[in-house]
Amino acid sequence: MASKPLQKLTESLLQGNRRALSRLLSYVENEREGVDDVLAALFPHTGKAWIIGITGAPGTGKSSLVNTLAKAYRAHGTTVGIIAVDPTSPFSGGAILGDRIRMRDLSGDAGVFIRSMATRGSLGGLARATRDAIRVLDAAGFDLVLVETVGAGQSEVDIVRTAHTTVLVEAPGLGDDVQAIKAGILEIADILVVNKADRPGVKKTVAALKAMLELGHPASLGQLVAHHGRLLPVEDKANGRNAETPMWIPPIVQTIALETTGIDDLMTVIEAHRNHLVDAKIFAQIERQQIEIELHDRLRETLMRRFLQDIDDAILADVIAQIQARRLAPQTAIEQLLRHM
Ligand SMILES: Nc1nc2c(ncn2[C@@H]2O[C@H](COP(=O)(O)OP(=O)(O)OP(=O)(O)O)[C@@H](O)[C@H]2O)c(=O)[nH]1
Ligand SMILES: [Mg+2]
Repeated sequence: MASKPLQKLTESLLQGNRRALSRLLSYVENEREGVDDVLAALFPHTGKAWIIGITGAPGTGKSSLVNTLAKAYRAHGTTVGIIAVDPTSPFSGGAILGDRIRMRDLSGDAGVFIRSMATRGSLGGLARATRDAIRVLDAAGFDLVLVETVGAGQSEVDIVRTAHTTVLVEAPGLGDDVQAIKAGILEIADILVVNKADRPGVKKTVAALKAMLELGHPASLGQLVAHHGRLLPVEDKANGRNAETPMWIPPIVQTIALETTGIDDLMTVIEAHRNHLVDAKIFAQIERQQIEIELHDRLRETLMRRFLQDIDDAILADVIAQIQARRLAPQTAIEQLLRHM
């Protein structure tokens, strides 16, 4: 059970207190003692927010897009929580300050809350902190949670996996290759945005994305049949899909985030994706998968921590020395080490 002050904080947060929200997010980020109890107490109040991941290469305009999108949602009365994940990469050194300036016009509105999260220690730690921060915003009652991450590697892919709708942001003129392909992020994108549509080379970027999509979804584009105006894939039992499961082909939306061009289109496809997941009953399946991944992550982390706490440092050092001397194989060493637990 959480301590008295933490319990108070939990209650304040559920009542919509902004300072409580801010403090709790700091506790999550700093892994403050007792915060797990708070998160457990909040958990029954979560599961209501729609979580949108906004990812893409540095400088494509993610923060600008989040800012413009948030304003558009606010105009509809939708409340928005924003988490900007800053992996403190050399690219995004100035990002937090930049984000603050760019997002300043959102401040003063109680229906928006913005928070930057930085890496503390391990990348796995950042993924966990982000997941927990999303839950806190969800429990605080925000309708939408927007999570901005730089799409640069596995840790970002992990973070994106906690979203319901993943938006991949590209921009023309970042070199001929579409940026996100390297990181394998295209496979998990639900919506593709080509931002900076005011810049030359937009058509080329859109064409490159289309080509990549066709490579990634050969069956989908080749074997779709129209059914009540909806595209359905031909039966594909091997993949557990049947003709009744409608398929989602990531749409490509062009935006100019500094204006509002394309923002309505983006909101429309986000809504369409949400309806698709819910109508096709895919949402429950995805949520189940996400919970499974989360449990595995937490289990791995907890078991590892416990193990390192329990094991005598001297034993570990000895095993390492034996492996280096080729007297012990790493495989055998694991068996030996586990016996110490
Ligand atoms: N011309 C043009 N510039 C844009 C557009 N959107 C963003 N920018 C500019 O592009 C630069 C980068 O924008 P950000 O929103 O910071 O991009 P980001 O993807 O969040 O960047 P990182 O967080 O550092 O990865 C800024 O100078 C923006 O003003 C757009 O639609 N058109
Ligand atoms: Mg940014």
